[in-house]
Amino acid sequence: MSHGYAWLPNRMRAETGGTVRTRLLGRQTVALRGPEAVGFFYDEQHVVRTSALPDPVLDTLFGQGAVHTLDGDAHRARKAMFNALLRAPDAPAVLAGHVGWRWREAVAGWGRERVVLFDESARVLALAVCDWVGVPLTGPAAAELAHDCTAMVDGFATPGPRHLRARRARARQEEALARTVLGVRERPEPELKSSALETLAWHRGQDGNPLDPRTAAVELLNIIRPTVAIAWFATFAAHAMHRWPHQRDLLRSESEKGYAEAFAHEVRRFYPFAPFVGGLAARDLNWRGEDITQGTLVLLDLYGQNHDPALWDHPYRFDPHRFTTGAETLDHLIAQGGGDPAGGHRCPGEDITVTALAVLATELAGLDFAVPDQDLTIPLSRMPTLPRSGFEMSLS
Ligand code: HEM
Ligand code: MYR
Repeated sequence: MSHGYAWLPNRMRAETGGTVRTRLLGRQTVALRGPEAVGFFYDEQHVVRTSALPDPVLDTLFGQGAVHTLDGDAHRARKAMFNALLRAPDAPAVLAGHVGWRWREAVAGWGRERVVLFDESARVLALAVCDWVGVPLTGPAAAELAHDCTAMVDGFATPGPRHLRARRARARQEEALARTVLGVRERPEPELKSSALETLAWHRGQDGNPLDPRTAAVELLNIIRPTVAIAWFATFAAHAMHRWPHQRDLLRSESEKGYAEAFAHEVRRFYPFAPFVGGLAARDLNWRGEDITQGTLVLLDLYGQNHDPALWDHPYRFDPHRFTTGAETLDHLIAQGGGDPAGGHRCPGEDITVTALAVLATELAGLDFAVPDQDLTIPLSRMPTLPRSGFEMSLS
């Protein structure tokens, strides 16, 4: 991961077979890309998740015992709960509604001083997701939670101080949320659960018992942290509007209905965030004539596929109109994983991400702001990356 986002795409260009063989984390590794590879990778008979993710990733980004690490019936039961919460028909709009009003509340408090958009949007998203999840949160606690969530994401791929910060952030938030879960369980179990917090606190796993409080906290964080992580995309959205000002005009114009969602999709495709996902070969496999022995780490190259010229016309051109035709298929854009979110491991928060990002992009486009001189370069060697300045802006 220390090679950054260009690592797999560069290796892929040098190969003829469309796969890359390498070693990662001491394991034989093969990386795949393309819509057919998505189908191959997400077939549980081919690739499993148990024991695939290394502790440095679990102790920072996802949490021990997270849904990301489960297979088979255990995964299906846990995933059904996430899907019921996150993919309920009204969930994206309701959560995005909170994002909208928390954003306007924040902007009203800005004055004329410079703000760092990444920090502001992370705090707004933390407040909004806590409104929605049912975790009470006051101003200073929101900044701390936002900071801890961004630290967990920032430190998952890099040894050193960023990694230590990420571990400490996770430990702190797991402990606090486990206490919150225990607090919910002190009250009688309601028949109808009124929030994600209650649903998780009373969720029964395969053995019929509620999750242990730490695992419930891990899974609560698997809703809260990635929602805060939409701040990466919000910052990239501002970068795109600054770099290509006509994008801002298009977002402002009413005639382009649905443009904000298309813009959100293009931000997710174009900018580097999740690099790849991985699992272990469940048995000896063959992919397009290549043997993959059992236990091999199989990676799906998300960033590479989102820039594959075989799938995208001029992949390094930022063009939301590629998403306004309605012709796009689910396994082309895989910024948040591929396959079917109902059964497989694809991110269940995709609609929430797109809806919330569309709201933030529209709000940003409607603001009159100045962008002072700053370093807006996005280093591909850093993982995860961001415009170096975090995007400083001030109301004009
Ligand atoms: C899984 C990316 C937002 C909840 C994933 C995966 C990726 C991803 C790459 C793994 C897919 C796989 O293992 O095959 C992102 C990105 C986001 C985002 C880049 C943008 C900020 C969200 C949001 C939520 C969420 C907003 C919840 C509100 C989850 C959960 C899983 C997941 C619970 C585990 C799914 C499973 O293992 O079955 N996401 N995600 N994500 N995401 Fe997201
Ligand atoms: C979140 O906080 O969940 C949203 C950000 C997700 C970044 C996803 C990065 C995936 C890294 C997988 C590493 C696999 C190593 C084998």
